[in-house]
Amino acid sequence: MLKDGTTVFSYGDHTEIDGQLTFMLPFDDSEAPKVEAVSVHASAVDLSATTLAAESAKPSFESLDKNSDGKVSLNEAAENDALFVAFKSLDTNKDGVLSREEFAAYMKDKPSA
Ligand SMILES: [Ca+2]
Ligand SMILES: [Ca+2]
Repeated sequence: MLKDGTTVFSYGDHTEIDGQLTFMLPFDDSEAPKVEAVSVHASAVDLSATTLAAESAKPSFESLDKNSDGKVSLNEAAENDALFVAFKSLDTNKDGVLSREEFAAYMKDKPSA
């Protein structure tokens, strides 16, 4: 995704050489599109936004709380990689589960792209 809001689809990963990012881009819509390497300056590309956009949408508290006890346990959080990683820091009262309030902090900390 570029900083001007343009979303660019590329084939495979980009490569970065001396601050230039090279993407493989299809140039027509045929079944075998011609693919060209396109280089743009790294500053033109918002990689953090690209990464965020690639993440799946944030789950709702309700969808994670499988047993509807009003808390998201570590097992329930394991459904979502990003949440699982953040679980310990989100569990501010260290009771091993995320309350709705603790989960709200997660939604706030990670703005959607
Ligand atoms: Ca639960
Ligand atoms: Ca907690």
